[in-house]
Amino acid sequence: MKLYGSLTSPFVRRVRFIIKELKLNYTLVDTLTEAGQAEMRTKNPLWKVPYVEFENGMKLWDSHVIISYLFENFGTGSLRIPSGKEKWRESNIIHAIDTAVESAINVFYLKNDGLKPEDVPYLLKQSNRVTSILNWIQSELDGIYFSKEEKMGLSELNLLTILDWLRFRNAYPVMENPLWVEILNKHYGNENLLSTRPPA
Ligand SMILES: N[C@@H](CCC(=O)N[C@@H](CS)C(=O)NCC(=O)O)C(=O)O
Repeated sequence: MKLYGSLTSPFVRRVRFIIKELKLNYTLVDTLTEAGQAEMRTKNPLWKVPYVEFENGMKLWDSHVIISYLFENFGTGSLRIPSGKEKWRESNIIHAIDTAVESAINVFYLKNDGLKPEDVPYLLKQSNRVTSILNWIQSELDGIYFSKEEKMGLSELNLLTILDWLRFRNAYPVMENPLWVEILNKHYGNENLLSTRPPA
C-alpha cells in the first residue's frame, strides 16, 4: 500500500503502528516535502493525512477508517479488541483523544502563525479543552492501561501517540505529569511504538 503522511503526525503514526503490527508492507509518500504534499492534494480533497492507496484500488482517508479496513482484511494482530460495553467506552476514549489532539494541533499551528491563546478566546478554549480531556483520560486509566487486561488496544495506542506528539512539539507540559512520563517510558518496551516515534 501507498501511505501518504509525515513521520511527525500522530494520526499517521497510528496507521504506521498497525501496519507494522500486522506485518504488512507500505511505501511512504512524505507529505512534509513539497512534492509529496502536492501529490497528496491532487488525490485527497481533505488535504489531510493519513491517506492510503491499496493495491486493489481502494483509496481511504482518516486513520480510523484505514485501521478498520486493515483489521477487516488482515486481522487485529495482538491488539486488545474490546466488546460489549467496553467497546463503547473505548470509542468514547478514542473520540476524546482525537478531540484533544485536533485542538492541540490547532493551537500549535495558530501559535506558529503568531496568535496568542490569551488574545483569542476560541484559541484559549481549544487550549483549555486539551487540559479538560487529559484530566478525564487520567481518571479513566487503570495504571498505564484502560483495561484490567493490561494489553495494548487502540485507546492506549492513540493516547501514547498524542502524548508523544505533545511532548515532541512542546505543545503541552507532558513531562511534568509522572503518569504521562510512566506511560511514555513503559510503552517503549513495545518495539513497534519505539520504531514509529516522531524524529528527535
Ligand atoms: N480525523 C483524521 C484527522 C487527520 C488530521 O488532522 N491530520 C493532520 C496531520 S497531523 C493533517 O493532515 N492536518 C493538515 C491540516 O490541518 O491542514 C484522522 O484520524 O486521520
